[in-house]
Amino acid sequence: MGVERALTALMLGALATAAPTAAALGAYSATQPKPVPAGAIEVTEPGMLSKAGATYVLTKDISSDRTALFLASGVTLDLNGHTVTYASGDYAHVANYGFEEGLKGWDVSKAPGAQVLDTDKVKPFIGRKILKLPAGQEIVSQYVSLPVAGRSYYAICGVLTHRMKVRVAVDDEQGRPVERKFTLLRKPRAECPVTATTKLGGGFVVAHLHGLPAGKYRIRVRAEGRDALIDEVDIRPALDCGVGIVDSTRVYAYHKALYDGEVPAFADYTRKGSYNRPAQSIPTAKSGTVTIRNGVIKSGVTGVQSWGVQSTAKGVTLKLENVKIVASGITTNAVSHPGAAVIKDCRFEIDTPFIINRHMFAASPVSIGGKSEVSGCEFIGGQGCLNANGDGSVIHDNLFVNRQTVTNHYSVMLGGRARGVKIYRNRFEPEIGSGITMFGVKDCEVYENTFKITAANGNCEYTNEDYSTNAIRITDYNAPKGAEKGAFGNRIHHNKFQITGRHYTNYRNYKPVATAIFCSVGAGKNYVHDNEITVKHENPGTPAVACAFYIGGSRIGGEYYNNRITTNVPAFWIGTFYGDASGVVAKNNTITRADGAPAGFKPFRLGYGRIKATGIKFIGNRFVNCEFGVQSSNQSNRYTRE
Ligand SMILES: [Ca+2]
Repeated sequence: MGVERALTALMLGALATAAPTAAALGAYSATQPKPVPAGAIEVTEPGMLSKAGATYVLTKDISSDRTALFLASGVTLDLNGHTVTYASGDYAHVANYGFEEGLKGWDVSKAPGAQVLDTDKVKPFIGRKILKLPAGQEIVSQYVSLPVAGRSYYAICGVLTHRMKVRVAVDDEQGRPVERKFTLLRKPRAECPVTATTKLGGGFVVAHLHGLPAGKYRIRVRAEGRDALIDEVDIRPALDCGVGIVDSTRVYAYHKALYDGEVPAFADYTRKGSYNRPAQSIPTAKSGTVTIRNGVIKSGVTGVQSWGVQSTAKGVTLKLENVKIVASGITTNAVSHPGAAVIKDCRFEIDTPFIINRHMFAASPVSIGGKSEVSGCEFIGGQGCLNANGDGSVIHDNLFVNRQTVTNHYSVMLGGRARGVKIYRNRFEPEIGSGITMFGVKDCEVYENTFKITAANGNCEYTNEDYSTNAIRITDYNAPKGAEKGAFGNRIHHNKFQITGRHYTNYRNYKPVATAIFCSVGAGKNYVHDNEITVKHENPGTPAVACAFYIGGSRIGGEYYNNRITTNVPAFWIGTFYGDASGVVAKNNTITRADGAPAGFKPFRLGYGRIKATGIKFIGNRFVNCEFGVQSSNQSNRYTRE
């Protein structure tokens, strides 16, 4: 789909001179280089674009083995149809870092029990193979060349669950251990070697290497205390970006910091002895607008923790117009900006099969602050697509193709207690995963979008229980009524949903759930109305679940009215795997029983085991090819009907 649309955009791009409105169609389109206008400054190589307020124009493709360009306040960077490649050098990978070729290339003389297993039988992680490393045993890689001196690399080891601990160490060419410690408040923190766990849902143990001479290095990983399942063991360039917009820097890139919620920024470009001041040669940006337009920003390596555009300039408005960003790696992202952004007609192609710490929502391909506008963009791949924090943003006319393999990385993540965000006319068509999460947000509006959502197979965190894939998740984790962190006053209306339920059989006891709306709210009312929803459960009668509305762990389940639902399974499930529900009003909805629905079809389902639904009101609903009926788990469910 994305490719077809891109091709269309390219064809339209060819006509752009004849049809200047092509950009309004909403998509990135390649532009032809033009002569540098008077007053603008030519850019022919990577470096510092230090003249505040100037317009810089590329006259050729450029590349850098580290971060490519830094921009001062008020700079416009016109890529002029060219490509900026960052982290482009003679970088190599540890041979067979993902164990896809078994143990080939690995020294397992200290790991006689090491065994390569199939992810579709054990648990999903990265690729089709994963290594089981018995407790106390250690594997060692072949040597890999780190060709650029003095910069940051991460030695990384993916670990399947937070209960498994590993020691990650690095040897130099002479076989001597590399030792790095970060001293903060006079206390040393382990950088390399590091012995650590991840967090719930698994992730990466990271040894930060910096200030090393170029040369050959190898990585060794030992399972500590118990057997570990590990994958993607490599040494990679880290912390690069295509374009840097610097206010302050952040140097904390040791393992524990990355799990305490730290996002390092420009660590290799920090003044000696400082934690947050940029090196003297780096231009800074504090306010005004920085614009980047018309070209491609691309990573030259499959790296770790990098960004196409990274900014710490909260006071700057970042404008991106007709830019394509392409990158791959672990925790590899397109744009990070803490302030307002205007992002128009861009395309983000991000291949990031896993992230270091899945609890970091900032590890979304595009992460921006409030009062932003994102329109006409295509988000292809990534763990989630867009993380929008803060109030008053508008997100419209975009295509979101999420490729979500970690928990809770929705196509659009609304958080930071945002108020008044509007999301409209977008297409949500994930390859894998969910649509929008509305976490603790208020007075937001989601309308005229289309969602195509299919139940996902288990991820590394959920294979023996239920796991939901949702068009929209609205939650405050059942917060007290009126709570500051509550999610209420939100309206979801006039959207189209196509929900597909599917049963998977390779993980025992796995129960996939697919929904249009998953509501788990306690703080106040939300309103879901005038939506058109099709639910097609491909395997009714299996443990897999599909429904339009899935309301559980929710004292104030909300109001659902004037929705039109065509389904072969109950449209509403209230009181679910996720917990009790109450305070639901279902009014004037039309529920159509789809052809081929199982015998005994009921429009409503209440409760599950000892989980119950109470205080439920059914008012004036219409039923087509069926009649009112409730599939009720037990006598404690309570509803009224008018
Ligand atoms: Ca693998």
